[in-house]
Amino acid sequence: MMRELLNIDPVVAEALETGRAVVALESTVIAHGLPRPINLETARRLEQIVRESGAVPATIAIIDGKLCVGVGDDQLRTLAEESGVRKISTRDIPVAVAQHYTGATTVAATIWIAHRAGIKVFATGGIGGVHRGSLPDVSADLPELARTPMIVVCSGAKIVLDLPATREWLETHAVTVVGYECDEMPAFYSRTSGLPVDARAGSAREIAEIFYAQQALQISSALLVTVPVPEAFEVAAEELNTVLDNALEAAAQNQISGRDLTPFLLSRMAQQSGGATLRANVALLENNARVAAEIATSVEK
Ligand code: PSU
Ligand code: MN
Repeated sequence: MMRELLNIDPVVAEALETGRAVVALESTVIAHGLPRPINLETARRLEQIVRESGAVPATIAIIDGKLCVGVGDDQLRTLAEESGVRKISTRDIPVAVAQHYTGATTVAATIWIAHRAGIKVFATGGIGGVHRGSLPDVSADLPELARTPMIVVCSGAKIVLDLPATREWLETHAVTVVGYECDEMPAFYSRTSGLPVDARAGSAREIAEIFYAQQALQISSALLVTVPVPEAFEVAAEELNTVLDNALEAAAQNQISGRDLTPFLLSRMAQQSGGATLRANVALLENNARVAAEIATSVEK
């Protein structure tokens, strides 16, 4: 039943059937997280990196109401270049299907679809989390991580969020956080946050072993693997704090909230930092795609 609703690309379907490594990629970062033309270049580059690392990429999106697991270059271009592309979180999936939307999927919607397609590994830049401020705006990425048994590779939660609150949320909901060659949860543009991971892993093999244990125990939450941004692209904390404060203030002044908040903050910070946050974002996305592919090839079928 579920399978019939999924539009799995033939190359991805064959990889899944023959037990080859597959890495799911999200599309909100393409449509709403990065500016043009870097977004399309990055989307293509991430797929390329996954292939070069021995796995099959499956970029996930909703095209004309179809849940696509793996999209072609024309569809990537649509997602990157057209203005009517929606941002689809889990709650939006049924509406998107019924009303034939074309939309980009967030981390939450992407892992919801990827898991049902049988994919075990997913890569992104930063997950959503608990936003700062008094209104309890909590990304749907968090509850979806709590109920989706996949390996999720990221560079922590976006710095625009309340990181200690996000860390606590993951702990409460039993999402295991493993640092890939790091002892602290990275903070997206920064390699450190002062917040601990639950375990450190030094290789893809070690991560695969924790995942096997999790599967044997039938634990239904995600295994969150955090990978720090490559050192050369890290944005210094002082610079970051200035541009972040500025972005948060601008969001409040312009009354930006809900699904528009994350894209607004990211683009504002890129402008204010002279592109430094953007370069870091692309570098960590590329690095995470590579690490995810290595993990995917280590996970036995
Ligand atoms: N990571 C990035 N750029 C992004 C996002 C993550 O490097 O644009 C997106 C992801 O798709 C994530 C979403 O799921 O932001 C979270 O949005 P919200 O806070 O509205 O749930
Ligand atoms: Mn939100």
